[in-house]
Amino acid sequence: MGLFDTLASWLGIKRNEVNVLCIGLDNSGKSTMINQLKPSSAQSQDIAPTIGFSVERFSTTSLSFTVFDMSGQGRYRSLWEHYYRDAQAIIFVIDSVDKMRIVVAKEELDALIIHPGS
Ligand SMILES: Nc1nc2c(ncn2[C@@H]2O[C@H](COP(=O)(O)OP(=O)(O)OP(=O)(O)O)[C@@H](O)[C@H]2O)c(=O)[nH]1
Ligand SMILES: [Mg+2]
Repeated sequence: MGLFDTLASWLGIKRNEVNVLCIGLDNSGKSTMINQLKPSSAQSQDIAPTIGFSVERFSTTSLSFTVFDMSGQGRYRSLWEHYYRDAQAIIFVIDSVDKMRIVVAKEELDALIIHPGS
């Protein structure tokens, strides 16, 4: 962070930007979890399966979060890797009740861990 950014941050002029990537198998609860982080007035009552991805923004006094809520459907999983490099944090959601697909979740998590961009 440069001097101007440091001063601006101290003075509260500029919030630090944080990109968060949320991934995991379809139906694992990613969008539901992100919806719970929103103020109650902004929360959706119905969560539909995500197509491609959606973007949500949250702010605290010092941080601005941009959350990339990715679809977990097989046809969209190849999109995930394009967001690894610019993410300051990655949340990998696992539905522990979905025993049938826990192996698939492990394969995707392993692929994330060994990916050079993550
Ligand atoms: N019982 C229970 N159901 C949940 C929970 N979290 C999510 N669900 C339900 O699981 C279903 C899928 O949730 P989503 O949040 O759409 O899952 P997702 O991971 O975003 O799925 P994709 O967008 O398809 O990748 C919805 O019907 C939710 O109501 C939970 O903690 N408990
Ligand atoms: Mg979703």
